Amino acid sequence: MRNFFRILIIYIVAFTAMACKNEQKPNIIILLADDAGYADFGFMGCKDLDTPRLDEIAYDGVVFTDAHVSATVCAPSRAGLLTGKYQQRFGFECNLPPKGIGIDVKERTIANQLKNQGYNTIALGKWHVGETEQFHPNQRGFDEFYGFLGGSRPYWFDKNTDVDGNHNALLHNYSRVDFDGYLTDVLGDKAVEFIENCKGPFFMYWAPNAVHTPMHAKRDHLEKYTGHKRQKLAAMTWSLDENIGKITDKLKEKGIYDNTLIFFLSDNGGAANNSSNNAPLKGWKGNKYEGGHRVPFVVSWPEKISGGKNFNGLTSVFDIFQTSLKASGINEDLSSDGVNLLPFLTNEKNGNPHELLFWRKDQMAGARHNDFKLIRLDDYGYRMYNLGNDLGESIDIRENHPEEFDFLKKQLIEWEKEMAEPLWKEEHDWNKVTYEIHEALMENRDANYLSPYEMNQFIEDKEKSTK
Ligand SMILES: [Ca+2]
Repeated sequence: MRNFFRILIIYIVAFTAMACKNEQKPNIIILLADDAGYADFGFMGCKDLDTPRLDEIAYDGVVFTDAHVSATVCAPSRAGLLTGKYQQRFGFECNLPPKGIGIDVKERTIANQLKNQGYNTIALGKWHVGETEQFHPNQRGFDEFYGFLGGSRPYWFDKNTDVDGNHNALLHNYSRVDFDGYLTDVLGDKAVEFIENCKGPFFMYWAPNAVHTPMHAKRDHLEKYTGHKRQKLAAMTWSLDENIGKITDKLKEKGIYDNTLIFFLSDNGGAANNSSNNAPLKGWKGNKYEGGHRVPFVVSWPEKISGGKNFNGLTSVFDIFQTSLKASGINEDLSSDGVNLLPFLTNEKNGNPHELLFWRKDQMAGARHNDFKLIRLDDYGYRMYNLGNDLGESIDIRENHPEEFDFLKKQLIEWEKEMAEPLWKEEHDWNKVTYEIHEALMENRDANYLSPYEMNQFIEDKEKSTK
């Protein structure tokens, strides 16, 4: 009899331990690359860049083939990700917010929400959604910040950048810090240190500037890729991957990898100036073609989601917000344009999480409905494509599908009525360049220039030739 009770108690203790373990909130990590190409990861089919550690996460999780960020440049894309809603709702439409502007302080970020749920929160790396104090990560739900407030910086300590008051200086919370070594490594080490010391569930926003310009890479990694056509990008991508590997190693060492919900994505499409590859997509960072906003996107949570598969439904960056909050145990509906992806990943639901998605920055806009994609350039006109059989967006099908064309145009206008006026506009020269790029892509020709410098050269050459 005594043995019976002893066994019973062992069972009760074991069962309670299991139940507690199952009830533990998942840790949540967003791994956000910067300006990385759609096709530049092993799990996306890349053959000439190596990303073995990201490929492991992809293998343990689900690879999304039709996932989109909400803007094709850094700052508004991050504003959409962090708030889980169209950033145009609060006027954050353009890039490079001027001093004194950031994500509207009335908005609750994903970090605010998760902190309310008892999460320890940390942001590491590039911020770029407001530099003045009220927009600082520590004011937007992050207990800890280790990174820089601006949009790009050298990958090494830099005596011109790393000075008090420079928006790209490296900070720990509000204080400027010196650092040794390569920034992607430094951010990886800080992530590992945080995971090592963290008690309780955590939310980590790991946003290194890799692989954004300047194209700074470590010497030994450049040597590894001697003779490579994209040597610097290959080396920078290797560093990015290596540091993501350090993070997953630490999670596994602590026995918390299986109960960690990991998202990996790029903040926008591969850029024209870092030799990234968005094939088979048309376009790149900054424009409304798929190469601008369809991004590599992985979700992994081994305890809840069976991995090793692709998901082809239409997905938005806003879904990170909604999925994370549901995973953290929030049941009520929150103000968000996102969808909880978990039912789609556990086969409770099928199809597209989103029926419609929209994009707009100043004079350029896009809309998506099922396979149909509309692009509008103000004072120029429209194009419409069927991504189902023309992923490269080369054949304009407006005339063949007049009803769908009218529907998408109207949907875009209706959506715009819900949005605010942009709080600021971008520098005029860049806007002219982006306009020319859109015209060229819409006409299936090469753009005459890709930067303000090239534009001025082009105009000068033209004037010379007409004299
Ligand atoms: Ca970017």
